[in-house]
Amino acid sequence: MTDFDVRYREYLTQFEAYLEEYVDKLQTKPAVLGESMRYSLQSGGKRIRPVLMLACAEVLGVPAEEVLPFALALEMIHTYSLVHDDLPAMDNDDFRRGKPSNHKQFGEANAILAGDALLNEAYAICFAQCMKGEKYALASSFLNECAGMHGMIVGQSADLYFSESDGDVSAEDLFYIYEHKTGKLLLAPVAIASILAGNKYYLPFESFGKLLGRLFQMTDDILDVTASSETLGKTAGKDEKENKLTCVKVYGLESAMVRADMCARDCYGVLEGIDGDVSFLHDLVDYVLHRAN
Ligand code: GRG
Repeated sequence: MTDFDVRYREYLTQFEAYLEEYVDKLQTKPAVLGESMRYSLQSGGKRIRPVLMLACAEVLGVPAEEVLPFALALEMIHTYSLVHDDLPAMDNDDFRRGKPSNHKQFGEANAILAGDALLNEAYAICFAQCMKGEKYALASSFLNECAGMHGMIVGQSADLYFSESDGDVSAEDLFYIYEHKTGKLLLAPVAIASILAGNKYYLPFESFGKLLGRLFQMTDDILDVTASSETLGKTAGKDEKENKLTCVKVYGLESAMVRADMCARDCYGVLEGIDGDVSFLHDLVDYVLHRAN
């Protein structure tokens, strides 16, 4: 196991223990709502967003306990977005993380409600944090901006819009989708760690979060073409069938791979401007660039 694997596992274990505490208390009447929330929360995602937040917090000297509630809220928002994204009216996928997607397991209506509840619970966690003082309120508000109407949701809306249009595709439109649909929830963990550190290194952290989000969606587009459904844990090859605006569509596969490599180099460049031990963040860029799923 590499140093990176060991540290990833440490952050993951820390987050899983915190999530477990929350999930243990998750009870609803009827029970099916809690069960469907739990099903998607604990179905084996990579947890890259919470891991990233914990890692950035460590670089900035913020104790893990300070960021864990935000990491949980963020992962709940990410999970809701996947539950809704898999619905027939959205990306229509029967599989997620190698298992039946939430609506396949619990039915469409229950999946919609599970997503709604995850989103609302995430903000309940943030409201409790807001009471602690200004920087916690700012962090909560930042998460809301990233996830909301001008963040991930408008990104999903743009993704839908361009997949339904037959017009010319442009890199500008592609990067608009990237920045919002995927980028905002990868910027959130990095920026929130900095906000909780009193905005320490805010600008380089913000640039890093934005670039990492771009890289993450680039590799997602590439994997849709190059990986099997089995490895991805979801249906591969859907982007072309659904006329999605991806970097493979705009640049072709080979050039998209070169551009992903260049984007990773830009991430390393930004990290060079940050004092402190950024080796894990450096390796995380590498992991995102070379990930298998
Ligand atoms: C409000 C009806 C309604 C739907 C919301 C906003 C939304 C639907 C969907 C968000 C868009 C979305 C799913 C973006 C994809 C981002 C992405 C690449 C997700 C995969 O993230 P990973 O690889 O997943 O981190 P794991 O499984 O590891 O957690």
